[in-house]
Amino acid sequence: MEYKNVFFQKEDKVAVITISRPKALNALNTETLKELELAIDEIANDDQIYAVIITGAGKAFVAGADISEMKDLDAMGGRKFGNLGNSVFRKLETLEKPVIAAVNGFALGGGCELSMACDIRIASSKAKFGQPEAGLGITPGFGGTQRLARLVGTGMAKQLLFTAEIINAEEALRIGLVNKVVEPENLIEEAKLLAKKIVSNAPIAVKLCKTAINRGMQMDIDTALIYEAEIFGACFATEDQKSGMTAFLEKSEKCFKNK
Ligand code: DAK
Repeated sequence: MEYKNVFFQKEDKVAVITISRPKALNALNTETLKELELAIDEIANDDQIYAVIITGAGKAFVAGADISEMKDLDAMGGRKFGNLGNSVFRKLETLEKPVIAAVNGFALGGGCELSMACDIRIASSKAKFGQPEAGLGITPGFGGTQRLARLVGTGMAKQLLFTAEIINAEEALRIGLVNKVVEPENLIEEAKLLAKKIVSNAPIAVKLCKTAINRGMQMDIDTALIYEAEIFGACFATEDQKSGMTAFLEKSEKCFKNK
């Protein structure tokens, strides 16, 4: 399949995915979702990529699911579209590599949901977030009711969903929706710096941290701690654990091999 709306480049173990569909402010139609899925699959299968950044071209990150495509859907079509988005976003969320959303502009509806399927969100001071679906006669369909409530709590999630209010980056930071706000011209550089910090650590340990948090959050604390202990134990079967600890004790440069 040929990429038309999704571009990605690799640079020092980091893949940067850019969604670019200027005529609709990067809104996610079926074609774009399928391209995004393909890019995630390529990244999942590339041993040279240890972290991912997702951003948007122009003034939007993603202005939502494509309203012109959704407008005439029946219930069956709506479910099919929702299932596609959900499976792509879930693939991203469970990708065994850390994913940073570099939110450059409008992140509305499906765009806000896409950012929430990423592990970390950095926002430009120009970014805007919101779940405006109730104003369109629908509920969020790509995980918005679930991930937003888990990130910012049920009270704030309900307020944002019920009012369809659009918030700026500072407010998103205040409620815990984003990790950091930076000047627009520094956004990609900041995301790359963060990615660089991450990829300097042991890739297997980073991957396992992601899995432990994601899975553990679905468990009761006792089960989650048993799960954590299992994962902790598994690290001792890796070469990187031996070399990381040796480097510390010998005060030498660490060099991880993803083994
Ligand atoms: N879909 C399609 N086209 C869009 C779009 C979108 N989400 N957002 C913007 N565009 C298009 C505009 O129609 C316009 O096209 P032309 O008129 O030039 O042909 C072009 O992009 C530029 O937009 P504006 O002229 O409106 O630009 P402004 O700067 O004035 O305004 C804006 C920017 C982001 C405030 C505004 O465009 C806007 O409000 N956009 C819609 C934002 C929104 O409501 N997003 C949420 C979409 S709903 C489900 C699955 C998924 C979902 C729900 C259910 N299931 C099936 C279960 C998810 C739903 C959503 O994401």
